[in-house]
Amino acid sequence: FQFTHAITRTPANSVANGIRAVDSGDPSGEKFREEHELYVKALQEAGLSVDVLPALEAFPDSCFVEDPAFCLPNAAIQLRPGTQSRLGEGKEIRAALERHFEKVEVLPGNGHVDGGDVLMLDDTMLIGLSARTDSDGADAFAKLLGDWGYRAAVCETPQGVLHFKTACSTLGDGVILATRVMAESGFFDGRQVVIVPEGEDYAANVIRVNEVVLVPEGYPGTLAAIEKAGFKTVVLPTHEARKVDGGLSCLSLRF
Ligand code: CIR
Repeated sequence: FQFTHAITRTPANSVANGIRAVDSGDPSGEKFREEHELYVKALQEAGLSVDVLPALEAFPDSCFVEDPAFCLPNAAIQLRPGTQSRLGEGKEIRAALERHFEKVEVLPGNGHVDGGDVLMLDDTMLIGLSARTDSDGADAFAKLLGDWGYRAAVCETPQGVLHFKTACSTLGDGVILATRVMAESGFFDGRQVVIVPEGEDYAANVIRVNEVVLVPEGYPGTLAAIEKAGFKTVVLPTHEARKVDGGLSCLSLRF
């Protein structure tokens, strides 16, 4: 969780057409950009040098840069997001990856993986099968990680959860934050899990960045639980991202 860099992308006005499971109104590009600026500032204050890529109007969901790529300390993987309107985002982010990494591999084969389905634990990468990540993609991804010396395991994202990481996060120091459903899934047995209080499932998606945990605004129970577990927090508004099922982790690649 020690990072020096992040890649982000400015939300486009077309984010108003972003994909969502339940419609609670369109996000506004303008308001989203204000929230995004605070997000970038928080990453910088945590010590990161942040690339802010230009908005891509042709890809409404492209500010969620976590999905078309995956970054390790010494290499990056260009992914194939598993929904038609986002498939081209992998190519769009490649140049930014190449600026930072000598080794940039394309996910082998024809399967699909969204980066939001990959959770990095201290010792293992968990790849969640979902409506976006299929078994061809997950197996190819796990094999590539294995070839590079990482432990990887493929598991099922619980029903009704968009991405594996929509419902859980690593807080660092061996501690996981998860919704109750995720905590009871068995994936984290033997590990310390902080469970988000009822009604606050959205807040299970947080990010640990160096010394702090970034937490979405409006979830006091989760904030208190994270602080009680001993972590320093920074609260950020994510009201626009939430309208299109996006959270804090989705908005950056950190390495
Ligand atoms: C989508 O459905 O793809 C976007 N509206 C939200 C992506 C959120 N990304 C993530 O959870 N990693």
